[in-house]
Amino acid sequence: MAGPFFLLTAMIRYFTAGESHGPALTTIVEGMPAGVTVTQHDIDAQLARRQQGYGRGGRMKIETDRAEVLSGIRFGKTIGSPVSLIIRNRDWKNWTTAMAVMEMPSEEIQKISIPRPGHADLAGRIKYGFDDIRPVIERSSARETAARVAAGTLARIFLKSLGIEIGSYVSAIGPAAEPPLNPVVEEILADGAESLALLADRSPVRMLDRKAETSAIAAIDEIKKQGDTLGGIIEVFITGVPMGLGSYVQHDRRLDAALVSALMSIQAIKGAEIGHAFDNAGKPGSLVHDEFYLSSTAGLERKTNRAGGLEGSMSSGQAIHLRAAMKPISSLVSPLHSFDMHTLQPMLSRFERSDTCAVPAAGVVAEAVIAPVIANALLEKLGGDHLEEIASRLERYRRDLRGMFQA
Ligand code: EPS
Repeated sequence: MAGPFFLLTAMIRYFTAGESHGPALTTIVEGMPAGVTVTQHDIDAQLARRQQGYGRGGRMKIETDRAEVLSGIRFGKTIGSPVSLIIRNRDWKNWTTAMAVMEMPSEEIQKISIPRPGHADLAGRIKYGFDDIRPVIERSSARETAARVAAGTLARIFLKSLGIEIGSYVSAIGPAAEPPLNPVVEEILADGAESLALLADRSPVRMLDRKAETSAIAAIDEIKKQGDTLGGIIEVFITGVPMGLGSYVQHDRRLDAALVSALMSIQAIKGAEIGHAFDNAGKPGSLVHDEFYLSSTAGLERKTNRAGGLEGSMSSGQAIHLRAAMKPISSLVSPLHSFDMHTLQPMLSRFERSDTCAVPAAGVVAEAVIAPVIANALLEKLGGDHLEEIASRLERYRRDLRGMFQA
């Protein structure tokens, strides 16, 4: 292999750090263009959205997530340098002994030795050589998504200032499902995907259909009584994405793959698709592809968007539609069969405080994690280091695209 290489890319990259019951979550977001106006409210509003949702557990009553920006923003605008953020865990005060960072606690800390089926507990403990499952629980926890939402919000604000919006809603929770292809969605998307997110936020389960909402709430209540949990399906949309982001020329430049990968990186997401890909697999091509129509007024038109806004791994210029399936949370009040890793005796799994259903929150997280992916595809296409420069390049690109289809 040739090398060494220096990475010379204008790319948004971020890492998160922090344990669920440690002092704080932190993130460093590198590659944000300069000149993007960011307010404290912008970030905290997204953090608050992530904390909502019918079916959350006791922890959300403890936390009121707020991001403190430590660098990368001056006078309310990004300056191109890394943005670092910290979100303090209010629950930390209850864990200073069990999660002590440096000191060895004088009292004995009970070790966790019974893995929860479906969780990271078993493989994580073996992989890292622990004699306690606690450190696995701490970092595999979906609490980490608070930091990802804060990081993703920066990219989201950058995109919004360029007319690219992201929104989501929940289409199923357990057995309660919205009617397929809710026609309201298309109408709302005409105003941008954030309108969809705002509408969904009015529902405690982030659903659009009232009947489905009522059944979902009832299903959560019922499953909670049984000490069980529920998963569901989220629908994510991105509007305003110009044609031609991403590429077919190399596997790692495919936009559909990058988006699905981002969704799959969210805790408990076990399936992701572009549009209704799994349904489309059973249909003839004539009912799957979106035909082209040229009109003297609108230029290029499509009557359908079954491809979910991606063709040849590039954006088609239509709304991007992603779907993701979340499994039911693997911490159950009613125990599942497990075993004790110290004694190797069969045991029932122990309960670790958790949510009954976190599907509404997962939609908000999904919005956040795909923002840097779209932002990077845009930066790859247009380049640029500050908002004005990028905005003028995008405006020109959009104008050129419109001109191409006008007879
Ligand atoms: C989680 C368990 C619960 C959830 C947590 C994710 O936390 P705790 O064990 O402190 O009750 O509330 O989610 C969050 C804290 C959050 O901010 O989303 C888990 O095990 O994944």
